[in-house]
Amino acid sequence: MNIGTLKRKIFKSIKSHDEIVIARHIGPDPDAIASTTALKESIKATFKNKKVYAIGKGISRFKYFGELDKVDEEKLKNPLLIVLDVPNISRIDGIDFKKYKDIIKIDHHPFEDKMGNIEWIDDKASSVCQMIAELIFDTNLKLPKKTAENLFMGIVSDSERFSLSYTSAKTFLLVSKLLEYSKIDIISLYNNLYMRPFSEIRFQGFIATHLNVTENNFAYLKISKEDILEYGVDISTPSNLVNNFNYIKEILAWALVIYDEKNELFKVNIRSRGPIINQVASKYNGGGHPLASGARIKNEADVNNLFAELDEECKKYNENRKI
Ligand SMILES: [Mn+2]
Repeated sequence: MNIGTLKRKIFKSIKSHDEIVIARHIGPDPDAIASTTALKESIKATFKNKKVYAIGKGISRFKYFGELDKVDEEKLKNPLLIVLDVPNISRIDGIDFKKYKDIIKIDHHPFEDKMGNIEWIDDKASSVCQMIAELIFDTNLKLPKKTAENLFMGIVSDSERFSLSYTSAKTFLLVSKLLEYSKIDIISLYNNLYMRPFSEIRFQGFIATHLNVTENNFAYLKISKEDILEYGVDISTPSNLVNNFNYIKEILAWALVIYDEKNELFKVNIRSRGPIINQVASKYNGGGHPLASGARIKNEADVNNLFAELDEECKKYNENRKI
């Protein structure tokens, strides 16, 4: 379907529903939370009488994106479900997927599960927030200030401050429009995104000191509960720091592992600046983008197998470069 037609169809579907539930992936990042809350505020500003719920488990660190909602799915009448930033049904947070008939998916991950009749997949977009900005500028959806702020933060965060490969002319064009139309204060938004306690930087030093680097340029570290306690950080800290190990000469791909006692599994964050990693991650209950993936693994032997496969990907990548 033509992309303009698709965006008009999305707008029409939003217009024709009185109750709208917006969902995203488990373990949300700024793009996931910002896109849901941004779209919610936009729809509410455009259509005053609609009930719109941005749902999924809240994260205290991301409070500045706005309140998340609870919804009693039993009481909804013919609701529209909009799924953002997640390609597979099993990773959608906080809804009973079977309860919805009208479903829209807007996502920038490679396609996995078909969810509904309207699917807008752009795996060349820097972020879902970029796609929501495009949707708003190309339809009659309104742009309240909170929406513009959240979209800006989601784009900045998912593109690693415009440094990752899917940062495009379109990204800059849409960001330019967001600034022009909404007069947002970007310095205060950067404060939200990047202010951190000194303990986090000390912990980053710990990771840098202990990271194992193979001869194939794969780097990995298993982080223990004791390490976390010693530095006074929490178990989500490794995933906040993983992007900081980009652009290191000796490292092509890298993985940080932390054991999540509550859910009894190893959470693995993987990044790459060359070798494709999401296909390997998908074999270990994970997935994501070609150069940014994650996995949730039950037993430690599989963590080691994952490392071995990632190391192999780095080796192949090096061999191909030499030819
Ligand atoms: Mn995203």
